[in-house]
Amino acid sequence: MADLLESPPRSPATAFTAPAPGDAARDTTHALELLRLLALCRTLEQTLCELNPRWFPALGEEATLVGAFHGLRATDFAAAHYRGPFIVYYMRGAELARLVGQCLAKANGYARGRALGFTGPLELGCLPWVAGDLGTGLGVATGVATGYQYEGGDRVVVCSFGDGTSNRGDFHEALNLAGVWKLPIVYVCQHNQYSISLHASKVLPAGSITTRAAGYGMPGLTIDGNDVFAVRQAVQDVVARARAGDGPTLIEACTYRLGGHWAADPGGYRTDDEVAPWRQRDPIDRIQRFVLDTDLADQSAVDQLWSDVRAEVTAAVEIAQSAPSCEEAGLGLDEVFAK
Ligand SMILES: Cc1ncc(C[n+]2csc(CCOP(=O)(O)OP(=O)(O)O)c2C)c(N)n1
Ligand SMILES: [Mg+2]
Repeated sequence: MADLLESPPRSPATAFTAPAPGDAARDTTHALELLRLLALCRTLEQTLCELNPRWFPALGEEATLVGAFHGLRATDFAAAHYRGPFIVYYMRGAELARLVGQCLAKANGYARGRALGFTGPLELGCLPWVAGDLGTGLGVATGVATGYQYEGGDRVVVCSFGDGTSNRGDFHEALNLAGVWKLPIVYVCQHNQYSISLHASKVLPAGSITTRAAGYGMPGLTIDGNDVFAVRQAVQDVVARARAGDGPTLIEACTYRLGGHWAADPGGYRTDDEVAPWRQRDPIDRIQRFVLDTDLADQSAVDQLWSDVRAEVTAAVEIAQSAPSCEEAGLGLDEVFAK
């Protein structure tokens, strides 16, 4: 028994097959916009870590986040994982200053100081995540997909979650129902290889999450989660399938959590040798190299893009920091319970 529990972890550097970037078959039309979103995501996540030591950074996972939710329609529904949801809400039209305010529990936040920082604005078709219970979002997102199927039309749900969360019972119930009813939903596992300090190899006996898809009667795809073009293309392909009434898909986007579990995580449970190869596969370096190599932009345009993104985040932080606290705004429980 002890041997089983102590089985050696797979080398994270070789755990996933990483397709070569810049595959000609990929749609690179949105390259500059995607680079801007990745740069914004990185800058925002770094800034939120400085503002709030309890923030859960998505550093290194930007391509999975942006690629999975870019290209959805306003009428679709985005159920984002708790790690890195703000860039998803931003792509849905959320105001950056309100998102930063939410991270600071200010009254201008979408959650108005009453829920955890990663709650999404329902009015923009985002999951209003009111609980820290991992996995509950899978059930709610699947319920939304059931509603979409019931109303007819071609609306779809994209639901992301972590590799650790895929071991929850909620995952099984949600995917089983979606498979049986052929619901219009795409499940994207943000496989960053860690649940807090626990490496995925300790808790994923099959080594992959995609292998589970067959049990739910849906296709499963394992993709390079650090290649934003690959992620966008894969998700858009199966979103089209779901829109056409052909049912759900499970995607495993293989990536790596470059930061701590939360900003103040002292780490110590992984070695520099483990992290180094993943720094080489940094999703932002990859798209930036593509943009420069294909002459979509020159170095000065890329520098300008970064400086614009930094200015946007700085402006949002200034507004959020000067926004009233919930107490100052007089926010009580009057909007929580019926009178
Ligand atoms: C039901 C439940 N169990 C445990 C936790 C504590 N917890 C918070 S984050 C986390 C790790 C989740 O790992 P994963 O799903 O891979 O997401 P990641 O943090 O890697 O993005 C755990 C166990 C929780 N919030 N909810
Ligand atoms: Mg994880």
